Parts: sequence; C-alpha cells; structure tokens
Amino acid sequence: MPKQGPIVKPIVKRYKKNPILTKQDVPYPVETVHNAGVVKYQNSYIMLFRSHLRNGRSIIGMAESNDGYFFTVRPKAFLKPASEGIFAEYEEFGLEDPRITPLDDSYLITYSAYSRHGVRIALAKTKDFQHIERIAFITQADNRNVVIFPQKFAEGYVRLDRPHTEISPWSIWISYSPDLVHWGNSKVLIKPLPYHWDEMKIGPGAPPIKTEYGWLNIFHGVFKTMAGSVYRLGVALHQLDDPAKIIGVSDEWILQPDDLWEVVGYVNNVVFTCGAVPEDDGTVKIYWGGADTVMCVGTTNIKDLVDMCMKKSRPPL
Ligand code: M1P
Repeated sequence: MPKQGPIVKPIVKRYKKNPILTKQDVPYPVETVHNAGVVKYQNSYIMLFRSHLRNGRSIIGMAESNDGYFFTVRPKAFLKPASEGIFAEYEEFGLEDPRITPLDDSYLITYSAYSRHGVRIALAKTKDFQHIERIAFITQADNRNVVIFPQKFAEGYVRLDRPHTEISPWSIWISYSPDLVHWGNSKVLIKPLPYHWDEMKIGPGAPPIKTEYGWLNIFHGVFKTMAGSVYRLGVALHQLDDPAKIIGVSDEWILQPDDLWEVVGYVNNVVFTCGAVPEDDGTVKIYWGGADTVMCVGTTNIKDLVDMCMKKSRPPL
C-alpha cells in the first residue's frame, strides 16, 4: 500500500459529490459543461455555464438550484451567438466563460465573444434570468476574463480584466467607467511571477467578493510544463475603497487539478473559475470547471483566504 504523506488541511474543501453538473444533465446535445458564473437570485442559485457543441464552438446554458449543489438545467440554452447586427459579427465563433455581477436592480453578465476578429468581451444584463439585453462590446480583441465589481466607486464602475500583448503577457489590469460601456484609466495590478505556479498567465476568475478586510479576487494562474499547461486558482486581496491598491497576493495556489475529472478531459489539468458565492456564515462556495468538461464546487472560508493573502504573500508585480 502506498505511504500516506503528511495531512495538510485543504484551503478549498471539495464537495464529495463532484462533479455537480455534466453533459448528461443537459437536455440538449452538448459535449461539455464548464466555466460557469454563479450568483444568488431570490431564494435560489443561478448558474450560467459554457458548453461546447459538436462543432467545437460554445454556447451558454442555465441551471438552477436551491442549495448551491444540486442543479437542474433549463430545457433550452440561455444564450447563443446573435443572428444579426454587430453582435452577430463578433459572436460568430461562439460564447464562453460567463461571469455574473449583481449591480443595482440588475445582473450584469460578461462573456467572451469569439469571431474571425479575435476574442473580446460583451456586456449583457438581465433582471430576471428570463429576458436578456445585450448592451455593448466592452473590450477590443485579446482582452478577456472581465469581472465587474458589484458596486459603484467614487471613480465610477470598476472592472478587472486580462489584456495580452507580447511585452505584457496575460496580466490582471484594472479599468474604470462612468457608464459600464466606456472604459479607461487602466493600469496593471498583478503580473505572472517567473518560475512560479502562475508564471505563464494570470487572469481574473470570479467577480470580486466584498469582505470587511478588502475585496477578495479569486483568479486563475497557468504554468507551462513539458506535458502541457496546468491551470490553478489563486487569491488576492484589494483595498475596499480603492481596489487598485493590492493588500496582498497569496504566494501559494488555493486549488489545483487533483480529481480525475480535473486532470483528464476536453483540456487536461484545468481548474477554472468564473463564479464564487459568499454565504452569511463566512464561507464561500467556489465553482470551477474541471478539465473544461464538468462543473465542480468546493467551500472555503473568507478568513482563510484573507490570511493567505496577508501572511504568505508574493509581490504583485
Ligand atoms: O483551456 C483552459 C482555459 O483556456 C482559456 O483561458 P485563458 O485564456 O484564460 O488561458 C479559455 O478558453 C478558458 O475557457 C479555458 O478554460
């Protein structure tokens, strides 16, 4: 029998019945169910998930749950590429990685729109998860993983995003907007750290969570190996009144691919989050796609995440 190593308490405790959603749960043909935004709406949890179709392009489905663990999928897809106008042109190759931010009386949804012109982020909004209104494209090509903060600040609306250029590869930036459509005043906040688990890419994951200690930003980091890239999750803490100020970035990851369905799938070795739900008892449910194939959930504590950012931090830049 293999020897048991030292027992280390995990920061994120996986739900025993993972994966919580697979393609078998979807009443229309899809090949994957992953990278879902999740939010509490009235007395339920709403999940907007990405699915690959058999042509390799993605659409967005919706599932609902009373407890945040057992989800039922709606009979029809929630969002498919638009069929006319500017949205049709830029959504031609599919929609990916939805994030949901409650703001005022609406829920903002950002998603990656793919087309022959590259990938960019679209903003849509809903009040009831029945009707959805597309608002605008809010990035140009090659800037994705946009998460909007769930409040307006003195400087306006605030988002984190992840532009990519050769001399500033895949880092987390902050931008500001007066109206959610026009964004600017951007600056870089967190960069990949050489010879570190996030040395290739770093990108926003779940929309930031407000805590008494600051904003928790659960992000993904990528490390390139000879056997392909490994996607893990990390966490950073931003100042409450000025999220451009970083209080700390955890040196260690909080979750890495371990379960079989995270290690093997459509893309091997991936845990990727687009949503986390804070609960009244100080815990947080983190939702992640496993190997770009299935949806998983785990729980963690706000205090543990904050401690990781403050006590074991690495330089943001
Ligand atoms: O396959 C892993 C991930 O790859 C892309 O993420 P990023 O550009 O941030 O590295 C996305 O396609 C994402 O959906 C996917 O999970």
